[in-house]
Amino acid sequence: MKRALVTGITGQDGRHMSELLQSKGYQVFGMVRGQNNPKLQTVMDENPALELVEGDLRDLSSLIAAVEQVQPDEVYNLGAMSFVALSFRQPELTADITGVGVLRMLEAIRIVGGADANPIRFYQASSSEMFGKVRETPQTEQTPFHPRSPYGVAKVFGHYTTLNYRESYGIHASSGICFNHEGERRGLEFVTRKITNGVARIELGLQEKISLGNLESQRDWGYAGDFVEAMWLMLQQDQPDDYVIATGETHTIGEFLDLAFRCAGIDDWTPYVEQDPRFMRPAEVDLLLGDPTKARTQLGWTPRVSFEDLVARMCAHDLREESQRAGRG
Ligand code: NAP
Ligand code: G4F
Repeated sequence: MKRALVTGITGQDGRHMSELLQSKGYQVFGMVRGQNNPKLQTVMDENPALELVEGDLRDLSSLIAAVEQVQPDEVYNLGAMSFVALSFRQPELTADITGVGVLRMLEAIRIVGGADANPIRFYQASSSEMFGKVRETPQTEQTPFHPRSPYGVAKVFGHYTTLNYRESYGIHASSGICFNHEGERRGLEFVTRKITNGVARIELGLQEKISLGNLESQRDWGYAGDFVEAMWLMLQQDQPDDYVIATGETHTIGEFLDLAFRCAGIDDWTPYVEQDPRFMRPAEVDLLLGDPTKARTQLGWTPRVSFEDLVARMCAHDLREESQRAGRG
């Protein structure tokens, strides 16, 4: 039985990844930081077969101990401080977890190693946020980086560190340059889930308006369940490499609002949305559109869930969840 160590197990992708790996017969160990993590109960309720291991991306000795304990075949580094807006307010923490954390994980793998015949394979969750003020559209594996946030800068550090450990030590280390991916497990702080949750609450009479920042930006939004399949495929290749993982479509926040409010039978969302300067960022990433040709041709990966289906399933989930919470389910 293959063994996988997954950091960020309480996050959106960690939850999808642990299910995918278990469906493929892996024994999955999720790394958890701190004590009494409030998200842990949800994760254990939905996945009782998951095994837990202590560790924090800010603490090298804890990562060495985790790798020694688990003896993984594959490590998926999905842990990060992943919220771009917060990275402007906590840049040093972001650099430490999202940037240097990657180096620490790779050091733990280098130090502990694996059996010579079975070296540990590593996946790094790189981000389209690295393209930032984009130099070309669509963005490919060759597009230069121009990050626009402390988060983006930290991801560039993690991305090049992964490449450097591949080239310096021969570690099977791959990066997925993932464009935005969403779903029912997306954190409420991200714009898509903030909208679908807000629409559900408006429909139920629990909220009057949704306060948002910049409505002009465009994103290449896919479904998280599709994206973790691409991550797994990367570690099954003979050679490690970097891949853009994207849908190849871009949409404005306005288009997302159109579809989400239509789920609630509302054609004009303008009375229900207000702009609040608190949600504007010091620098913005205006347009992301990925070209997933390499992932399609080399990994055989294609996303299954369309933009329309993504919005519909998030809306349906949030209406169900908010109804239950309000005792109306
Ligand atoms: P997420 O839901 O925000 O989850 C982040 C995870 O990181 C949580 O489990 C969190 O655990 C963990 N974490 C935070 N600080 C940590 C630390 N010091 N040590 C260990 N773990 C820590 O993020 P996601 O959407 O699943 O994204 C997964 C990864 O892909 C992240 O690296 C993200 O930056 C990257 N990414 C995401 C997208 C996207 O659109 N979703 C796109 C490109 C790249 P706690 O419960 O302890 O906070
Ligand atoms: O949903 P967002 O916070 O996602 P963002 O900044 O694109 O980052 C996500 O995708 C990255 C991949 O490109 C990941 F690496 C990263 O970890 C994260 O998962 O914001 C999307 C857009 C931005 O332009 C933002 O300014 O929505 C705009 N926006 C407008 N009003 C808002 C809001 N974003 C949030 N979170 N909240 C708002 O009220």
